[in-house]
Amino acid sequence: MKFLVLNGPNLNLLGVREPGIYGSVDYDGMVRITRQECAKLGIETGFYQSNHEGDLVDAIQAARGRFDGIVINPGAYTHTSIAILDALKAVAIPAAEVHISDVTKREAFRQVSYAGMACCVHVIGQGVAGYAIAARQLKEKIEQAE
Ligand code: CA2
Repeated sequence: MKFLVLNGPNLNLLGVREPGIYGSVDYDGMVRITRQECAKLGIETGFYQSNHEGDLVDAIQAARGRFDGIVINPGAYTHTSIAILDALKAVAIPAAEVHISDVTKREAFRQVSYAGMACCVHVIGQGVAGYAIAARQLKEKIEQAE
């Protein structure tokens, strides 16, 4: 099974600023941890991060036929992007939403998740460990559906 782990704007700054909210593991560390934990579960991973909405839409479209699942943290686009929601729906690849911070306890504008509406798994507030947790849950959902 092969998953695309997709990250949106500013997540390349992980570990650099705001460690109180996002932790101290940097983006490369998150990739290492997630790849390692997923490998233990028999999940191969590809990673992509962009600060640009259209690039994320392109990456979702390009995942068709190449990945069995998408683990996505759309960053701030979570709360604004109908384009990312539409892309996830269009490709119909099973998807899991991840948020490092507990968005449910943050500002009102973070309470809406458009991308989440196309996801069958939601892992929120588990830090960077959330990516591997989401991958495991997504794998289980896919296997249950088979
Ligand atoms: O909690 C999450 O994972 C978020 O998706 C992160 C987004 C935020 O807009 C969402 O509401 C919740 C922001 C990512 C910004 O990442 C930074 C990392 C380090 C330093 C500054 C920003």
